[in-house]
Amino acid sequence: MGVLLPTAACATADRQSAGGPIVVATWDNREAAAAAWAVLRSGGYALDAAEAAARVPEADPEDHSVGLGGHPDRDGHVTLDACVMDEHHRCGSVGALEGFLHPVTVARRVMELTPHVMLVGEGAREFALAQGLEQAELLTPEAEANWHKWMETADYAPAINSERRDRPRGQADDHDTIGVLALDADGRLCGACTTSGLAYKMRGRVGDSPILGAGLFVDAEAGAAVATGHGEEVMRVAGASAAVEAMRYGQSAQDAARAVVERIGRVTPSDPEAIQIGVLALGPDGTVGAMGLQPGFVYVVTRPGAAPAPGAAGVVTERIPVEGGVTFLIEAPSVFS
Ligand code: SD4
Repeated sequence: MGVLLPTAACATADRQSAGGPIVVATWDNREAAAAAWAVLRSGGYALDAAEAAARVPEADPEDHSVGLGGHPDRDGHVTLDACVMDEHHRCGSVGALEGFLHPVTVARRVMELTPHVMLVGEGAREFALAQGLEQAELLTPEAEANWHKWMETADYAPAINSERRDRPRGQADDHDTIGVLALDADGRLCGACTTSGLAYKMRGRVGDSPILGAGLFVDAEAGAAVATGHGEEVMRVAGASAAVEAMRYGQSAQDAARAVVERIGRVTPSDPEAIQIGVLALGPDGTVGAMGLQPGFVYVVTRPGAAPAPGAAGVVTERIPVEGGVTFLIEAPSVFS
């Protein structure tokens, strides 16, 4: 990680930009936030932090929405989507990548080593292979067993809008896709997003997560945003870009996140109560905003000091001390609550 771009060498732990260092991540990705924080608190580069965070759930077989252990498509293939974006609008992305442990790192290599922004499918796989990146059998026995169970009753219908109806939708155990935004001590704002996408999707389906402007968008002056949940709905409104542009024209991170989620609720051709969307935004000044379509969208914020991130929206459900800072687990407000 981080070998191909200069990082902030010799930074001191107590040096801080106006708003950073700070890292925010979708869902209860506290271990991922800790990995990012380890980079940020030693003065490291925000993109290294975001990549380090994304690699944690990618390698976690218990996380069924990302990387190893991710639920497969309806034909049994685990296909991965990921992207990165830095403070200079440089970006890289992979879609429908199979057989590699760290799609976020493949995406970063696409950004750094190719003239392109996005590689998909077999081409992405060949590129990752040529880069000598780590391969893995991504379908774990547990995920395979879940897929077989799904096949018994699902009639091969793609899982869009068919989340279990016997419990509230949009809870953290339905989703773990990580979108992570980091602002470092030098004020550099970067992000990453990685997922195995919707469980039991159609083969070839790519969601919002690797689409710059949908699942992730970063603009050093305006702010950054990530989205999670039903990617089709996020793509419909270019969700992350919409949030960043709202911030550019003066809205707070919180108002921007709310505006995007409300708009999705208005325009979706689906039943808005049958889907979950979460949008998480970070201003260049370190202000945080978040909104869920349904109750249940949680996110983590790690920053120095003992107070919640300035402007953090929602109810703090847990404070977790970390070296040189504190992680807050926060439940975002919801359009429907
Ligand atoms: C997708 N947005 O592929 C992703 C799924 C997700 O938590 O965020 N799950 O549509």
